[in-house]
Amino acid sequence: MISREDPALDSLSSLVERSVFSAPVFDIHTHLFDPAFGSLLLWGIDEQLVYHYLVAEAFRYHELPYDAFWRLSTRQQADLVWKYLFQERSPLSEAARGVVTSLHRLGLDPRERDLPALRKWFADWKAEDFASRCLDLAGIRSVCMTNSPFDDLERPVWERGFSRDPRFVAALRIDPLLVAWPDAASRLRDWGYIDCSDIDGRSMDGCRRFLVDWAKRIQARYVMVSLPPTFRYPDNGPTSQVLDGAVLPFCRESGLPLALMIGVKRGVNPALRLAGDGVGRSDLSALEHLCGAHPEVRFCATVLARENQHELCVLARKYRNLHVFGCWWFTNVPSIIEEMTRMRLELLGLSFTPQHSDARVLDQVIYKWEHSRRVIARVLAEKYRDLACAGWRVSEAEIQQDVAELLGGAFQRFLGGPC
Ligand code: RAT
Ligand code: ZN
Repeated sequence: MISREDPALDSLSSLVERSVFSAPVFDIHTHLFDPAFGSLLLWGIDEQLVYHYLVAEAFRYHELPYDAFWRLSTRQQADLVWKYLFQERSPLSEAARGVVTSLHRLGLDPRERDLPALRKWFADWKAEDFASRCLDLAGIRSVCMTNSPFDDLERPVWERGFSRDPRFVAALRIDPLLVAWPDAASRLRDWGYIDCSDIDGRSMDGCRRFLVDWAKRIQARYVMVSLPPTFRYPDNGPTSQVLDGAVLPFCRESGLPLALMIGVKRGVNPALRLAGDGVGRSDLSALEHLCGAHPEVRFCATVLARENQHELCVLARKYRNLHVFGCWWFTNVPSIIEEMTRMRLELLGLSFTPQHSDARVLDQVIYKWEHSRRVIARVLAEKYRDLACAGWRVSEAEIQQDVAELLGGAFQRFLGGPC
């Protein structure tokens, strides 16, 4: 038996830290694109600064009307965010600190507060080379995009076809089908999949054909949707009807998991645009019913409200067709990542995926993964220390194996294949 003061425990912590920092990660949910998508792949200092997490924070320090801000060019918006969050005060928030970490790891010094010089540095890069630089610095082996056929900028790229970068894998995003059926139906009508927007057997057949075609076209690894806290299942509303009529049968037949991100209140302050979404507590009995009624469908889930995290873990203990993942959006801050990761390890062992980056700008993978790895390493080391005190010592190889599970291995197995 080992005591808590044993010096061996210190070396255990550095071993864990080394393993967590050197393990390649599969980043299972981002908003990044294969470089072949051209300007849809965002990168560089201006895009970092106009990240909606930072825009929301910058608005707290000035009186500029929302509309006036949105009328500015990206560069002018970035100037303002820089001024309010990095020049006039210290960048203490998680998203602001993130810019500092990413710039530093790229070899730049944001403390100089020289935005023109930073812009000049970025201007010399080509997207493909910069993508490799960022993925290498973040230790990422594979990135999952968010791919929506309903997006008018993205769809034509898939329709034209392009040669895929194997590091960027696809996920089929279907929010309009489940949260805005009338709009989705009119698109499906335009594309020849359905004749009328009634949710009946015929239109659900068309909807399934649409899912089959797009999953194949993009080689989707899973199907995904973000849902509001008011999400209920089963009920008589269009969300349940389209789930039952098309999405769940498609997932069952194709074997693709359905990833649910639950708890976002869209447009709480619409004037803030993308930065205007909020959070609400969800009723997870919807997820319980989905998992229970459809044991042959695999579900992945993350929830936005801190208050829902414990019950999500308990649900995953009841249903092995449920995989818990990520610290999403407002929970992606060190204090909450720490408590969520600790709780998940305590309730689920290694059968979950602690984090995804949700990066929208390439450079962000550097900070998102560095910051998360630090917290994951800290919590994991604490758990191995507790285990050592209980009488179980782990070898370096065992630690590496556990870390590989957490950083993509468990998810990959849940998907049922290599990524
Ligand atoms: O985290 C974010 O950037 C959000 O705006 C959302 O995109 C969220 O992650 C989602 O995928 O719905
Ligand atoms: Zn996202």
